[in-house]
Amino acid sequence: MLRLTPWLFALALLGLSACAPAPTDGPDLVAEAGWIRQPPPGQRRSAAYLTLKARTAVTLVAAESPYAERVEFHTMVKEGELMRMRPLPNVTLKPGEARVFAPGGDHLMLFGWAPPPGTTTAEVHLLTEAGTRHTLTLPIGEP
Ligand SMILES: [Cu+2]
Repeated sequence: MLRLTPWLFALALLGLSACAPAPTDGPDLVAEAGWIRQPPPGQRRSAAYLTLKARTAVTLVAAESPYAERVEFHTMVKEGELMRMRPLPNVTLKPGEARVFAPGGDHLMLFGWAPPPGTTTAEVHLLTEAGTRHTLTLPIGEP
C-alpha cells in the first residue's frame, strides 16, 4: 500500500497542473482560482474573485488592473433586508489563513472596467504593505 502512495501523489499533481490555472506563488501569498466577471455590454463595473492563502502575515493595501480605472477591496454587509457593498481599506491575513473572494461575498471591485473587445484575460496586481507586488493573470468570464 505504501508503495502506491508516491504514484498517487504524482498523478494528483499531474491532474492539478493539467486542469487548474497555475497559482501565483509568492513567499508571502498564494493566489488561486481567480476569475473576473464578464459584465453585460456597456457596463463599466465588474468584479474579480479569487482565493488567497497566506504563508506569512500579509496586509494587502491596494490592487490595480490595466483595464480598470480603480480597484477596491469590497465586502458585503447586511443593512436591514439588503446586502450592500462596503469598501475595505485593506485586507489582512494571518499566517496560514485562506480568504475566499466569491460572488455574494468579498470581492475586488473593478471600476471603469474597459478591456479591449475580445480580451480573455486580464492582469490584476495586488500590493502588500511590505511592498510585495503580486501580478495575477485572471480569465475573464465565469469558470
Ligand atoms: Cu463591490
